Amino acid sequence: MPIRELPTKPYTDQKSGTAGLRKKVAVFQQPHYLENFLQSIFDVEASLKGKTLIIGGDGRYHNREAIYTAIAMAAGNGIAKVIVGQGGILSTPAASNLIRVHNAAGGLLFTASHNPAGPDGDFGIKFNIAGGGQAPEALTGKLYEVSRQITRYRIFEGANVDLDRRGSQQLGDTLIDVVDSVDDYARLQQSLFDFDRIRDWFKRGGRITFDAMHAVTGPYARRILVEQLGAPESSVINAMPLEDFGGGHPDPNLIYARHLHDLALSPDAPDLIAASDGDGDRNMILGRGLFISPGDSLAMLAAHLDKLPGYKGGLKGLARSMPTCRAVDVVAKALKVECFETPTGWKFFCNLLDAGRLTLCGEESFGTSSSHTREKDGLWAVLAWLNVVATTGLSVQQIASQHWARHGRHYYVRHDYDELPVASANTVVDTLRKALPALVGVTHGDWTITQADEFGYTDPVDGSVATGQGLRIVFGDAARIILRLSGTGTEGATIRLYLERYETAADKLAWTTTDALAPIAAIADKLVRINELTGRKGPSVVT
Ligand code: VG1
Ligand code: CO
Repeated sequence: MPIRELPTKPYTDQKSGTAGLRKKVAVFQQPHYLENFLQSIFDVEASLKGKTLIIGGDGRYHNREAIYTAIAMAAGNGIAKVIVGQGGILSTPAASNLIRVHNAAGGLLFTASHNPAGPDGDFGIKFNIAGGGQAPEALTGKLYEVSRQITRYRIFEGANVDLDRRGSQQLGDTLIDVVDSVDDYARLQQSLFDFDRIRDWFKRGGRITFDAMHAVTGPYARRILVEQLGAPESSVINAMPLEDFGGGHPDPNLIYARHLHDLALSPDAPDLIAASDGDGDRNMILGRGLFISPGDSLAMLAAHLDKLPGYKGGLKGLARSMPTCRAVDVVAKALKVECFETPTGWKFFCNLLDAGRLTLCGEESFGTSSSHTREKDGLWAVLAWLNVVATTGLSVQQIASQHWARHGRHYYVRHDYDELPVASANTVVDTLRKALPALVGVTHGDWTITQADEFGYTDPVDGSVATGQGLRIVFGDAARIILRLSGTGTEGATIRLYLERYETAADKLAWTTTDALAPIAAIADKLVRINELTGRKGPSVVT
């Protein structure tokens, strides 16, 4: 019998963060480290037995090894069928979609998203549940508990699966189906957008540059933008997925994708410039001469979405994570639909999506998606923008200025302080937390603090509660300062400081973000004192 139960010893650090378990590659390479976490999943989710499981990853270093192990353990734990992307490749939204299309009981996604890859880089695993969403906190909490007591794991020994050959293979009683990584995902996008119209826009000279950053979206973007929509081959850059992402940092923002900002400002800029991250769930959008902040992108898509084929019936509801700017709230009010404020992390949108209360949602961290799947979806956002541009005949610039003229403008920026000593990051948060109660009513410049608290969330669908989700200082509708600790890093602690300012007067809509936010940054300096308490001179990332 090739299925064996092998002894193991628990690790104590298998605690999931904002989006799955993320650690240095070397941590995952410790004996049985991955096996322990996977066995915890099979033990806790007993309902996987006899069902279908989706497996894939973003192609980073260690992806294949992890996938061979996952397949052998799926066979060892009574999974009836494994569907795996060819070569072990699946973008995060494509995997979420496969779970839905095949009615699978769950999915194992090997990714550390935008974190750098390679032997010295990061690795990670997200466990997604039936329906396609990320495991909720109650479940990841149970996984952590079980992983700390694990004593054995089950595996099909000597499995020899060919990941590169499409079609079915048998591993004991388990059927392994290797599928094209793009097919189902491309079919889904085609069902949502007006491909004819976009094709026509390209024929009439419309131009896009999409940067896959040598990560997972290369094959997806090539198939859809070039093969199906007729964009020139040169429209997709850095399209070849590489194990180390070409040594880059596939985090599409104003620091790691600065070259795209420069391209947008150049005389020969294309109409739309976009990028996605390591695992294909983030998106960055720029037009000629202009960067669209993710919060603005969410609001502008919300305002135009009902013009696109997949959304003709209108929008059910909108949502954003707490630190995301409140531009979408303004649109929700205009459209007279519900608007939800959730904690950071896509998993918090999933119950609302399942309950049919949301059509579109997004996060300031370059994440946007709709009810078509249960993950944020980078290429979806790019196609949505392309479709809006092609349908309205407006440029990105015109869409933005019309939007701000009608709804006002939320200036927004995020400051990251990476790799701080944990104690010093905690001091910043604890100091502000203590100061919050005395802040309400205090005036700084033109702004008065109306609310100062720690964000907590009660899920409107299942009543589950999430506490400690970020500190917020609110100046009515006019401005906000938010502080929270990142839950995706693998070294030290990262502080994120979010600044927002809302203006509606016509002569205040065309400032630069830096100028508009300078007074808010000065208030934040006084109230949050990050530089003073950490000894840093400034943020490592401003985006
Ligand atoms: C970050 C972002 C959050 C996002 C998460 C996962 O989390 O802020 O909005 O959902 O990454 O995205 P944190 O805890 O580091 O702020 V991904 O593309 O890394 O899966
Ligand atoms: Co990602």
